[in-house]
Amino acid sequence: MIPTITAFARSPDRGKGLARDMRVRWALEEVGQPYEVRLLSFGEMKEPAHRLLHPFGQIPTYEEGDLVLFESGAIVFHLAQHHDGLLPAEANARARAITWMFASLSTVEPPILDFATMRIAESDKPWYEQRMPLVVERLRARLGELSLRLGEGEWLDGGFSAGDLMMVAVLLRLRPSGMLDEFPILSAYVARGEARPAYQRAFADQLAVFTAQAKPG
Ligand code: GTB
Repeated sequence: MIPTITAFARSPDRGKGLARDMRVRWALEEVGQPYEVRLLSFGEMKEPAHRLLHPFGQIPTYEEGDLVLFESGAIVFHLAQHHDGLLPAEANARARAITWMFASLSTVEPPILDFATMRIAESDKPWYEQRMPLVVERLRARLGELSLRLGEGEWLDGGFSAGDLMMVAVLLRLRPSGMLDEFPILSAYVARGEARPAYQRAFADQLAVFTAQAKPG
């Protein structure tokens, strides 16, 4: 059965691959699962038909027969559980890879989102100048900790796993700010993720949505 995911019809990042359908596309490519994409406008995301799939009116969603999932982490986890290639077979290694998936979403993504939201949506607020240094400090501390753990390792725990896929996808959100450049170990880690053929295919597919729109006529 070919699953269907949802993604933005109008890419707000102009095809930079920062929206969360990218991590799902990447996982699908890693496991070699063909898929279809339903593109949604902002209006369509908020309509009852889509809210039946996603209670918060967002992308991505994942439909596979009777199964409907939302939350990018849950979708990637589902794919990793049902296909080879994203989670190690050995029980403890598998549990550690899943731990890194949770860490990416629960521990690393929140300070990144706080920072990204401040930069994009709150720079005109009267408290911006006061709050931003605190947000940056918290983010630098978290990235420093992650960098320290990764050290000279290629991936977070042995071979590439869904934990790395999620972590790289989360870190990529920092790219427009230049903040990643302050952490060479993390920059190199993200570059290794981006160099994977599955990432490249996923990136090209989401970019094609934007380039098709950008064509004159
Ligand atoms: N926790 C959910 C998950 O992981 O799936 C979060 C889903 C989510 O935030 N979806 C966003 C969305 O649908 C798209 S990814 N937003 C519309 C809405 O809430 O109304 C977030 C995103 C959006 C745009 C960029 N960008 O342009 O750079 C990057 C990331």
